[in-house]
Amino acid sequence: MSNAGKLISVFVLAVSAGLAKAELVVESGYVRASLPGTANTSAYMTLSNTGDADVVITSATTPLAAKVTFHSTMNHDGMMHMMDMENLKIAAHKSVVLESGGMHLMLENTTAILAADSKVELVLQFADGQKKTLSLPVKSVLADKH
Ligand SMILES: [Cu+2]
Repeated sequence: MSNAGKLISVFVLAVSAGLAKAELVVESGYVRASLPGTANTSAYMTLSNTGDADVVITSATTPLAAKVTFHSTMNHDGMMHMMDMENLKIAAHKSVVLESGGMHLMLENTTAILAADSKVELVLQFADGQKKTLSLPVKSVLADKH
């Protein structure tokens, strides 16, 4: 290969490295419909990072809840315990599944009854300052676990 050819290859590599940026794909997202007499509910989704850099979600907000927290669920002697997580990290080229009985987003002190077939707007705030707004459907789930 000529020197000019080598130079061009190096340049192309440098450009693609510069453009490599985290891309987050959100699938199968939904919010569990409010159960009677409860002010908290949870949101589930699959988060896939198709980019070359880790993605860290530092917070989430919705106009329909006072607070959104990141929870993991642990089974301890048959009792389900929820624990707060500081943030939600999705490593490069990996997926994180938020599901009933596992990690989830907790919508605390909802300001309205979240009825099945309505929509909840959820804003994810990332460590790099970017935001992503999701519109999640509300579904009735007849399970009593989180
Ligand atoms: Cu929870």
